[in-house]
Amino acid sequence: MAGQMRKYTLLFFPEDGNPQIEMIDSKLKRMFLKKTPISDLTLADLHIGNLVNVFSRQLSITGYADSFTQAALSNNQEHTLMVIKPNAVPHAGSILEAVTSSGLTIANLRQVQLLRKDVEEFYAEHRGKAFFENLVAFMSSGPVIALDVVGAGAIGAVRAMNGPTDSARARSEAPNSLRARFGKDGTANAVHGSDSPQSAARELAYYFKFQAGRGNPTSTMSTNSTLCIIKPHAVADVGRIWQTVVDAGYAVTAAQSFALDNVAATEFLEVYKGVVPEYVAMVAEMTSGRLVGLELSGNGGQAAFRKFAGPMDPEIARHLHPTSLRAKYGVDKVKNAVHCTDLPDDGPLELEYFFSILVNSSHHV
Ligand code: RTP
Ligand code: MG
Repeated sequence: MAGQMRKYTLLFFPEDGNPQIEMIDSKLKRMFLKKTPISDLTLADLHIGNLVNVFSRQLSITGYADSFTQAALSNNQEHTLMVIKPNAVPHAGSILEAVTSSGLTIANLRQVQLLRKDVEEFYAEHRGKAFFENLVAFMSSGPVIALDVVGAGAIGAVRAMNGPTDSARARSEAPNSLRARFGKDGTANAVHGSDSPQSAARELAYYFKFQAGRGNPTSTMSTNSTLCIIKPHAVADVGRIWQTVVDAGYAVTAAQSFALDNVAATEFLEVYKGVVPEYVAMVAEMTSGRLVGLELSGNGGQAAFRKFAGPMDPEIARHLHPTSLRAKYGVDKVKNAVHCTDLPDDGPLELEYFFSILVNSSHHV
C-alpha cells in the first residue's frame, strides 16, 4: 500500500469494559476521529506488529506513541520464538492450545522445512559439540512450526512450559511440561524457546523476516489437498481447531498466518460478491486481524472437508451437523470459524492464492 500510508496516534481509553478510542493524524496534527466508543478492540490487541480493524479501517501498529505507553505496555508484550520440532508436529494442535490457554498470544506462525545449512546457522553456538550432528539431522528430518509468541514475560513463560532440555528429565521433574508430554529424548525434545531477549530478536528474524525467513514452505498444491482458513475471530482457538482437523484424519501439509489488506480480501472473496448478502461483512472479518491458512491433505480432499466444515450458518450447523467445525467454533454466518473452498474447481486456485501468490505479496504482512 505504498503511497497510501498515513500515520496516526491512537489513544485507547479502556474505561472498565466500555473502551473508547481517539485518533490524531500525526502529520497534520489534527483530530482524525474524536473520542468514540468501540466494542471490539481490547488492550491485548494493541501490540506492535499487530493489525486491527477500527471502523472498517485496517491499521498496523508500528510503535509506541510515548515513553509512558512503552513502559506500561512493553513488559506485557514480550516476544519470543517458539519452535515445534519435527517429532512434535503431529501434536501441534495440543501445543498451540497449551500456549494460548496459558494467556499468551500467537502473533505469527509458519510451517517450514529446514535444510541442513539452515539448522547449522540457527544452532551455530553448538557447532563442535557431541550432539551437533544428531541435532542437525533431527531438525531437518521433517517440517517444523515456528511461532512468534507474545505476552507478559513470554520468554520465561515459554521456557517454563517447555521444561528441562532432556525429555526423560522433563518427565520426572516437570511431568506437565511440553517436553514431558511430547518429547522423545535429549535431542528430539518437542519444542524450542528463545533463552533471552537478544536470542528472541535474532531467532524471530531468522524465521519471520519478510521474504528472507529461513526454511521452505511445505505446501504440496496436490489435487488431494484443500485450503482451510481459520478466520481472525477464531485464531484464539487455533489449537483446538487444528487438533480437531488432525484427529479427523487430515494432514496439515502447510500452515502460515497471514494478515490480508482490503485489496487481497476483496480479490479472494470476489466470487461471493453480489451472491452472498454477507459479502461486505465477510471482507471486514477477513481483514480484522491475522488469520491462519492451512493446506489440508488426504481424507477426501475439498469435497469431504467442506462437509466437515459444516453449513455456512453455525446455528444451522449445530442442528444438522453438530460435530462440524462451524457448529463447534462458529459464532454467526460471518464469524463462522473457517473458510473452506465451496466450488471443486476453485480448490487449486484458492491454495495457490494463499501459498504461492500471497506469501510473496505486499498485500499481506
Ligand atoms: P532450547 O535452546 O532448544 O530451548 O533448549 P535448551 O536451551 O534447553 O538446550 P541447548 O543446550 O541450548 O541445546 C539446544 C538443543 O540441542 C539439542 N540437544 N541435544 N545431549 C543431547 O543429546 C542434546 N543436548 C542438546 C536439543 O534439541 C536442545 O533443545
Ligand atoms: Mg538453548
